[in-house]
Amino acid sequence: MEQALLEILKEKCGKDIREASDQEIYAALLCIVKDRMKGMKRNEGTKKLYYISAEFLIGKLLSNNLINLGVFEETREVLAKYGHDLTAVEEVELEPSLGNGGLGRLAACFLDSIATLGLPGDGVGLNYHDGLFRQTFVDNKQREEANPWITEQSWLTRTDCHFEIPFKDFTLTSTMYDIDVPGYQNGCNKLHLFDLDSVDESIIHDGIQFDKEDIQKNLTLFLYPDDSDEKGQLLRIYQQYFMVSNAAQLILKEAQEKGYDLYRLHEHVAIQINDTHPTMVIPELIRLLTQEKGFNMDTAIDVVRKTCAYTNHTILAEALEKWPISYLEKVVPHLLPIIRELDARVRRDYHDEKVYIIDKENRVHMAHIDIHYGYAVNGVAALHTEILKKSELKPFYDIYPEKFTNKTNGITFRRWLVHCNPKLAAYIEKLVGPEYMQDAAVLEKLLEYKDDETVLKNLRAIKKEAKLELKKYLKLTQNVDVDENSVFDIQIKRLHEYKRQQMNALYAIYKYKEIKKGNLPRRPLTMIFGAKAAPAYTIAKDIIHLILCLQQLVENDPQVGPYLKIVMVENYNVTKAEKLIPACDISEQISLASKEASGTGNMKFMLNGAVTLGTEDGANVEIHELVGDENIYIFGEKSEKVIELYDTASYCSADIYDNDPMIEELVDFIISKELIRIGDPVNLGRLYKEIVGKDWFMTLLDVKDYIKTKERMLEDYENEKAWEQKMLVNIAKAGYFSSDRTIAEYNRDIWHL
Ligand code: 26Q
Repeated sequence: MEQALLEILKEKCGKDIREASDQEIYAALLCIVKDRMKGMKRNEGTKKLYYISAEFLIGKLLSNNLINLGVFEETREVLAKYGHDLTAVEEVELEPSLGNGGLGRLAACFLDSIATLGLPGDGVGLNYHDGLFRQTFVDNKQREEANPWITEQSWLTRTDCHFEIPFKDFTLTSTMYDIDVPGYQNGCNKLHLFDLDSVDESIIHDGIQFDKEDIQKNLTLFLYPDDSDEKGQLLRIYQQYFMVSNAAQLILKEAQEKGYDLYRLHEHVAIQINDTHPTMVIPELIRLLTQEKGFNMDTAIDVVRKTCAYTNHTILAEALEKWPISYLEKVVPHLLPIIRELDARVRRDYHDEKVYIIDKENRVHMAHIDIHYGYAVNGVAALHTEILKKSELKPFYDIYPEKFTNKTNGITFRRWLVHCNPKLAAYIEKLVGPEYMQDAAVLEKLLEYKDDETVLKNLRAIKKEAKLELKKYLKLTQNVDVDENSVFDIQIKRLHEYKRQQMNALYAIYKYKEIKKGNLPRRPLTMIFGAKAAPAYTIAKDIIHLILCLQQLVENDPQVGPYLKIVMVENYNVTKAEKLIPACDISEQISLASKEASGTGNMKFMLNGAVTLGTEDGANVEIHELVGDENIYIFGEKSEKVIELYDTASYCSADIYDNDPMIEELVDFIISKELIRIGDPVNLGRLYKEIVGKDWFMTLLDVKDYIKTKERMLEDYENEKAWEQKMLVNIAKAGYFSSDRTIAEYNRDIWHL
């Protein structure tokens, strides 16, 4: 590494490494790493996976690639020898924001694990030029800005692979870009991101506005452009079809290049459909096979059905895609005869409207295509899969019980431990040996140290250092001061009512009032939030407004400030998650039971020694089972009860509000003179009305138990040894949540690579 770095800097910049800037060192490292990856062996086999996803939230790649190539430490040392800091060099890299949250980050963790397990599997997605918007706060409100990330120096490699993509009124020519995905001490796969040469960033104005009808210029500009109107929805259909037609053509091209018989495609290819966004790959493949490869319809359907598998990530009705036929007619009319044929076959075989593809209102249910015309369906955590089988997808489970399996999500330990928390990783390695990197179950050996005072103290010391690092980072990036001796309580995830950031805000109000009354906490509390709200999601933005107003209120109150700090991190993204997670004491996982399919932040926090405060939802249930009652704080109503409340329409937030003076006091504070003085009465008033009048995600149902449990947790934090033991148990039991385990299961039960 040293030699290569010195040479390239001399050659490209004519500079001695000592004089080189961080920018120049970054460019040199990028060049060296890309070159090494070019020379790596490709994972090969007789069957290959294509993981199609509208999102790949890959994060910065420099350190991750250095780790997987096994040269991270060496590089850090070489840089240090010449007076440079790898962390500073990393700052130069822009984060590709090609995802919203969990689903996109999961796809990225999966790519890492697929390559690490040596499996042949490529990702296929879109090369959004601006990805998800960049969030700023102005007047305590979210503002969205364009977020370009593609620069001269990037991990993308333009290829000479192009496809013709037919739309109703025109045909577009795509260009494929590749990003190498090196496995940890194993071969390499690729992430293929499709793009259009004609896309034009200059059409963006006033934040993230642009002409939604100019498809040639806007197709890959943004991830999920605002789809609150018809034009936005049509653009989503353009994007989705562009993605899957490219994928389908690539798959057939590669299969034919390898000389495979297309009638046996399923023996050589598995296609994983990540949520319903890539569903049109099914009719598109059928179209290509019948119209260009001489298949008859029966055979084409049969081969495609044996090739495609579908992952469901949500039970929220509004996220289950249903496209009006009239919209599909406008964009991809050539798919409609096939979709109608698929629907006709379902109607011939089954007489239950609930499983039809096209409903009475002429909408196409994308998930229904996946379930009928794929060979596997999976949920992403045990509870989630059970809910799919028992309620959401019950009519389908009754027809195809053999298709349904659970694949509990996981995270890559390379990024979420080794990279983001190198001190903890080094200490774990010292205690249990380096094998845990390849076999995460080895982490359980940590349990042998549960009563070892030195180990426990060292874990605490490592946590303290991470808190100090975060303190420095927050000072530098947002000019806020946090106290490293306070409890760090963190909720970071997309802003959504079901995730209930508003319940955490009600806790902040509770604490504020307690302190005002003179009930001072033994130790200060730092409440950290990070969340982006979808640009058209009004109530989500109102919740951000409330949190920012509370932040200001507490900050400016000399009576409260020393005991309570609220920090809303601006532009929460993967890079920020990597700084926040190692420093966390309390991991907030407080979704309404049944609504969070899995969660993956919960796993990242646990692995880094935080203790979960959560409901029995998603993968929290499995965390609870693994660590036991002692080492997690569970509160709130269970999913069965919540589902019953929905089924019987018997939840009424106004009743709770009217009958509980404490709850009334907390909720009323949202429109108190203290807050209205700081904030916008329109936003705060609307949120207040929503909670009292509707509260669709039942915040008031659980808020009291939440407050009580959080108070108990803060008390327990003071019992040093017991808390350290909880940290240790959480780390030790996190092995199950390695995405290497998840991918091994996908391969064993679904892909058979
Ligand atoms: C759908 C229709 C129209 C517009 C947008 C969408 C849309 C966009 C994004 C629907 C869903 C998403 C993203 C969903 C997501 O991130 N789900 C999360 O997936 C994680 C990985 O499985 C889980 O851990 C989380 O529980 C789940 O919320």
